[in-house]
Amino acid sequence: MRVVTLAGGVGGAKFAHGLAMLPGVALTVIVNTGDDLELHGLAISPDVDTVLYTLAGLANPETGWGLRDETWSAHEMLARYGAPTWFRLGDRDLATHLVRTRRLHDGVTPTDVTGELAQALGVRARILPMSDRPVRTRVRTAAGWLGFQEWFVARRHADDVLEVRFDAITDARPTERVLAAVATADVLTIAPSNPFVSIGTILALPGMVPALLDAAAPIVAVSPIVAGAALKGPADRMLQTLGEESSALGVARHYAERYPGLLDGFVIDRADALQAPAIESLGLRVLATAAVMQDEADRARLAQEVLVFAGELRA
Ligand code: FO1
Repeated sequence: MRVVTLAGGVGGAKFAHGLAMLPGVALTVIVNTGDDLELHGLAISPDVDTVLYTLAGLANPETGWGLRDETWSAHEMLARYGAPTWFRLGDRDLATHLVRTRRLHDGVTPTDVTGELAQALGVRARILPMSDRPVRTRVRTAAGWLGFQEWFVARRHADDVLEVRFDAITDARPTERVLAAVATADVLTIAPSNPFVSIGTILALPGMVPALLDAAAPIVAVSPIVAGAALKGPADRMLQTLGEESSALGVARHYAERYPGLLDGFVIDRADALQAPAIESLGLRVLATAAVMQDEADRARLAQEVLVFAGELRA
């Protein structure tokens, strides 16, 4: 079964990992690249690397990003030189950025570099950057417009977000492989990632929403908000400051209003089951289940339930 998921950071990577563990699933993960940054002269792609490491079983279990069993010698030496250390790069993680930067300099596309990294780490799923053209997410706050990582990491996403924009996205396009994966998928899923700065970035690519609307496959999104709160990151506060309510219903309404007709189904946690009728009144079928992924078994179970749910929608 050809399954595609649109994913961003840690939550998206866990859901993608659940799908990757299922027998009979040929998985393609379309990953947000709006969080990418250049630091120390290195090209860094945090969401791609979070998916890559998670699917390789190498992700740091505490943070969800970066590598497990990491050491920080280079980080400490960078600090001695007065180089920026606000964005923490472990020694093993640095190898990824060194190889990616060199291969990009060799003229290899981000898509093909990601394929080389995934193959080297034994990842079977296809990990596709959403575009091979640079896109940069910026957020407007009381302190002005900030780069995504400057806001998310340096400022610990403490500032309320008043607006989101994606620099250079009108010059970018989904890659041919992304469009082909969407067109040939048996099931399309939207992972429990931030609807504004992970999923929203992917959907803002010119041509992406039309490609999804044209796809034959049912489209199911998993709510990143459970019982009114994000499991990780700022999605709950962003929903509030960007005019929605911080709830599963708020996410469903955001998707239904901004991308009419896109979703067939919406997966919520049982804690939010009372919101199911209101979500169904948006024209979405709803699955209420245990949507919080505490361990790898949870990831595979949720992924399996989502695929069964999607199969019922197609029927
Ligand atoms: N997140 C942090 O909160 N602090 C960090 O120092 C940090 C470093 C980092 C390095 C590599 C990488 O792939 C991710 C890293 N992240 C860090 C997470 C990252 O900012 C977020 O996961 C995504 O950009 C948002 O999903």
